[in-house]
Amino acid sequence: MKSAITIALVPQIKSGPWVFWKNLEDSMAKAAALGFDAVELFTASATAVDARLLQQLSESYRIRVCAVGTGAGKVVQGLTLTDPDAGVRARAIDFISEMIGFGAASTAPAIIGSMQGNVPQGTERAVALQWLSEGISILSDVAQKKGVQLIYEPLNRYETNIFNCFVDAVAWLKTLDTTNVQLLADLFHMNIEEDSIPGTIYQYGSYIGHVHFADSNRRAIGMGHTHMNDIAKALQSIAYSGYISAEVFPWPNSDAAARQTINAFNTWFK
Ligand code: LER
Ligand code: MN
Repeated sequence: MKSAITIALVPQIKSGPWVFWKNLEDSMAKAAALGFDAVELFTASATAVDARLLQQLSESYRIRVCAVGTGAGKVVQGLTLTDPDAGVRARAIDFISEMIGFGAASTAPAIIGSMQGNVPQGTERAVALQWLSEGISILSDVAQKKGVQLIYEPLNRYETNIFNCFVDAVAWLKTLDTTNVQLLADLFHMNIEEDSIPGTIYQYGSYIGHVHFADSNRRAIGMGHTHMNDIAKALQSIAYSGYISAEVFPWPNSDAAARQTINAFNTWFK
């Protein structure tokens, strides 16, 4: 398993659960100095950060880019894959396609979290799920052509009414004709929604392509009441070999959250 930490460069989401917020290079340097294997990036668009500059920084600080978030498409531009307006859905697909290309330049997959949207009021659930399936099918093809996976993230009930639990996300995934979509196990969302976090990891381990490492209160692991012992055992037992990425609040500040995270990672996974 490999450690990662989040960097957000989108001022509009300043209150969100991302560890570093300021300068990209400083954040990558700090993450590398602490011993993280990778950073997960959240940018306003596919051109907000120059993809070549990112590769250069990645090489000079010897730290990888493990994933790119696409949520700015919703937060900044109001786009989702389940918007009732077909034009908005098409723009959401374009936005995510570009983000897939941006990530792929660093061999990093894109994550679809809040861009999945919601079943809109007045729209039948089956219709919204069809829009989602169409969008994800197109995007998984885009990702496949770029040689990367696509990561879909079940979110808690306060953020989406689409899929909150792995059982439902996996059942839907099986209806798609794709082989390169994996699920994101965000421990914060799972703590709200799953009967058992370790149980879900054992049951659906083969679908997990990325992990968001966050405690029950969305602070760094060890700062809330999540029981890591059984979760770490479950991830080890399914031989999870991907990234364990801290998507947490910068509490009490970014540096302390980063230090707490790498200590927790070394405690549970080394
Ligand atoms: C995205 O990874 C996520 O977990 C969302 O809850 C962010 O708000
Ligand atoms: Mn997450």
